[in-house]
Amino acid sequence: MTPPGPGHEAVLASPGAGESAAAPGHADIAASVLGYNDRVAAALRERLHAAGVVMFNLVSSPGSGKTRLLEELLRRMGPEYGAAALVGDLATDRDAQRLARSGAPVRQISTEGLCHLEATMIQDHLIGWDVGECRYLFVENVGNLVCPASFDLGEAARIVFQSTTEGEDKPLKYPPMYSSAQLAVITKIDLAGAVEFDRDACRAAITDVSPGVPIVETSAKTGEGLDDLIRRLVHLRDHALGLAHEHHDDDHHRGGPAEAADQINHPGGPSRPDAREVA
Ligand SMILES: Nc1nc2c(ncn2[C@@H]2O[C@H](COP(=O)(O)OP(=O)(O)OP(=O)(O)O)[C@@H](O)[C@H]2O)c(=O)[nH]1
Ligand SMILES: [Mg+2]
Repeated sequence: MTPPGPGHEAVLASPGAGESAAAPGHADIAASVLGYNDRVAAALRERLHAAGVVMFNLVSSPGSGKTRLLEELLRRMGPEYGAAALVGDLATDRDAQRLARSGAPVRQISTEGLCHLEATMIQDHLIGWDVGECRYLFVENVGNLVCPASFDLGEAARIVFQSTTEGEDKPLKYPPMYSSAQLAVITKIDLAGAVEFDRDACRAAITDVSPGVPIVETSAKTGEGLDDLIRRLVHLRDHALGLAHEHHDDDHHRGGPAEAADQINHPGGPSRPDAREVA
């Protein structure tokens, strides 16, 4: 594992007396913070993949339907697929309470005012968490189309959500979020007629910013598109783990689910059979 870098406190610490001439500017500080985050994220991704777990980072503006869709996904995928979720919000555990009703392992991350999740928050919340036979770890990011685009969490894929009720041009106005995603989901498709949503215009806007990105249309209310979405998640997992043309039971070669849970819960712990691979 990459050695831990300085904490944010250290990176952001004020320079001592006489250091002002060499003090880092805002751009330097931002680069340091992002560089540290990227290192933590890369190490986390490696550890998760070695354990047969893939993480999906769900991003969107507030209210586009991340939690509602995740409720359906957790319910449908459940223990059979090994689905679990972390959900980030500025305050309250309301989303975690909604998601926990699915029966899947769920944990809330409170950012206490921060507008995005960071890799260390994911890392910290995985420690000591009994995720059972987890293979698909969903992370619902803070509803925000700007800041979360800059922070790699260690995900295998970023999934951007856009609802029919938000209009068609969000991708053009917030390009980094869409261009950094591996999958785009148009939610609340059941409301398309009521809000005169222009499907083709929205798809063209997404494709304009992110050529070739797969687009799925879903309704958490009617269930439309959910089977297609799950198929794509399975494909993304297989691709991330290099299993694209192999049987799923190949996971045994990477450590079964029980071992996966152990590796996630005890990073660097002595009980892992192959510490070098996951540490
Ligand atoms: N008709 C319809 N309503 C939906 C659908 N998905 C979500 N909603 C509604 O949209 C509202 C917002 O949904 P949430 O799932 O809370 O949105 P979110 O993206 O998690 O919001 P934040 O966590 O605040 O970013 C709720 O009232 C949902 O019931 C859908 O597919 N169809
Ligand atoms: Mg939510």
